[in-house]
Amino acid sequence: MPDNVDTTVRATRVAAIVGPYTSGKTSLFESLLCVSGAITRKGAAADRSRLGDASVEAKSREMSVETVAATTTFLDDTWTLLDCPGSIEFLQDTRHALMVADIAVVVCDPDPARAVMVAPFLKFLDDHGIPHLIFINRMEHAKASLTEIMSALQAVSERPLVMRQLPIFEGETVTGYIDLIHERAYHYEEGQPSTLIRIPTDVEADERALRQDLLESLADFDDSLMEELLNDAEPAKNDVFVSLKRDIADDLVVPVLLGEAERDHGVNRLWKALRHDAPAPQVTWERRKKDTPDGIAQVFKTQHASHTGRLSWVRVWQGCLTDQTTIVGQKIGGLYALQGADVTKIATAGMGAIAAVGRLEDTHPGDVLSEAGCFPAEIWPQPPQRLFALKLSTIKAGDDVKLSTALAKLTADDVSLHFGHDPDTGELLLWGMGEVHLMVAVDRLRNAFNVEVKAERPKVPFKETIKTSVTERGRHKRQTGGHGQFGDAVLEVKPLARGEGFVFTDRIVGGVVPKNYIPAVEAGVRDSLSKGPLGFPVVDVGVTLTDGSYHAVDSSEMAFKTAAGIGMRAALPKCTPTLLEPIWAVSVAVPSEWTSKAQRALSQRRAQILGYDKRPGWQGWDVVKAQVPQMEVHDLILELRSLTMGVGTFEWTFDHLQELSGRIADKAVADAQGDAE
Ligand SMILES: Nc1nc2c(ncn2[C@@H]2O[C@H](COP(=O)(O)OP(=O)(O)O)[C@@H](O)[C@H]2O)c(=O)[nH]1
Ligand SMILES: [Mg+2]
Repeated sequence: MPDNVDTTVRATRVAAIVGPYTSGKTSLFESLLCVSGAITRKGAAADRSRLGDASVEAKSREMSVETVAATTTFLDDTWTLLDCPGSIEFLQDTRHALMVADIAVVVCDPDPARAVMVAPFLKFLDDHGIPHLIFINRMEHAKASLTEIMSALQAVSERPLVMRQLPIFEGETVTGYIDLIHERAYHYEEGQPSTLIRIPTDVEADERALRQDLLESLADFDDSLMEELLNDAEPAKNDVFVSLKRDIADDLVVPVLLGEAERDHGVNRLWKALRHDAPAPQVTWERRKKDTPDGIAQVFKTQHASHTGRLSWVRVWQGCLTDQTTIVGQKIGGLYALQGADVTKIATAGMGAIAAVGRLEDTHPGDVLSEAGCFPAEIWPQPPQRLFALKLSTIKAGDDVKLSTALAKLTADDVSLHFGHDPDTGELLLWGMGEVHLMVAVDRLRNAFNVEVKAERPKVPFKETIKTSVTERGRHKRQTGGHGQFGDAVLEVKPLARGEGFVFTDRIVGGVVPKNYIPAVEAGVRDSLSKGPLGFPVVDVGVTLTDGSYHAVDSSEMAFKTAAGIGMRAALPKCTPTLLEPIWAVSVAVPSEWTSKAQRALSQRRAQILGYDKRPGWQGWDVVKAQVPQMEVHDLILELRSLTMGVGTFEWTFDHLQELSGRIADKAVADAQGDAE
């Protein structure tokens, strides 16, 4: 693509605002909208009147739980800004938004200790080659020097960071900045654009040194710039801009800007950086289409809204989308513009625009819409493994069907949510990324679907086994008028090795139990294993039918099945029943400064720690491998996050069943018996 492509095509560009929770994304979103005139006055964070806090759930929890869009113009360019959730639990929406953005603005705090919170965002952006810049917010409240902040941020970025601006301090406060490419100094003015001032003499030397750093970083990817620097020539300003723009588009360098969103400081500068350096949608589409089917627009979010029905949020990649556009032989069911919580009907959405399309029932984030149909993207961020579950039950009788319908809709719109019945306990489980994630879903069930549910800790799917063998006769004989019932089976019950399950052997000789009754004996045995003497499914048991007898008239399949059950119920309690608890293989990933804390937390959860290693692809992170009782994994993610500023996580898989005795086992058995009564 030629460098000047966006000067000829005035298509809508999209900037996604991302970064950790409370870094100031929504404040920056409002400030960008206000400075560019889309809103006349900023809402207050305190009363949740900001455009970015559109949803009921966002308002009540004082955090963004889903992406909010708003469109504005800055110097004749149309922009749609996406205010994306920052909480780790809601990142799936953010990942989807980033996949369709031309550029991302990563907002962060001026605090080296919190730089690690930016790591998950930078990693995703670098993995997908998405152009981005960093905006250090609250610069006026920085507790560390810019050098310390930059080096902490660099430690979590695979790409080199380049400082675009140098702050000007008067005492403790930042009163303006120097632009390192223009080499101009600006003084912040309250409620007005900054004014041009002379570069203060005491920072001139710093300015020259940082500018040189910036040029050298760019020269690493630009031979002619390198040659100029080696010859001590002053590169032409335009060459520097062209170089910077190209490097950003290719995700080779990441410029760092500074400001204070609450006071609109640095926001005009950010707008200009976006205007000059954000790739045009045509450039983004060139990059995207390598792994995206051809089409008009790509879905990146779906949403159930009570007044409009289902909406599919799309970005227009080619041509334009109109309310007359045909998709799979059908006219689309309405086209809408999105502005905060407002959804307004429109006739067309041009190249690059973000719009919502009504009544497409079967779209998923990543799908590309074309006249021929709706096709999934080849590469699209898959939801991470679910980490936290709660058992749901309806409060009002008869709401069960309503609940499943609502959950189907909720989980279609949020692919990191999942629901289903646990095969072992039969409980209805809602799975997601964390407690807040699930509680927001519970709120939505109430607010959007009018279903009240109770959410509780799920049961652990304990099993039981036996440790000793016994032989027991099960005899069933009944004479009630007419012809009676008779079955008689001698069963040898013995423990099997862990994981062998259930093995039934027939060792009848001489037809003492006729062949046709033997499957009935096996069925009777199997039934008895569904709930053993401790109250749980019995596993790893071998049962051999060794002897028995029958009656020519009174014997039947039913009678032998009953006899087997009687035999098993007599046998199992004598075989030293033992509780088995499920153990998961867990890989905990944390920044290495917290590795030992994570190990300690695991040990306190009865884990067997197998060791730790570097986390592949993650600089400065470790992975601790451990075997952890499933019971202890339930709220592990909550503890990991609180230990690691929210970034720690884990992967899991079921590993094996392990004997459990003592106080915890006694309680599990007592609970199961309590439930049965
Ligand atoms: N002092 C100061 N406070 C800010 C600034 N930006 C945001 N805040 C405050 O920090 C809190 C979190 O900001 P918010 O924009 O909601 O963060 P988000 O979670 O990233 O969207 C709010 O109370 C804001 O008023 C800033 O530049 N300076
Ligand atoms: Mg926010």
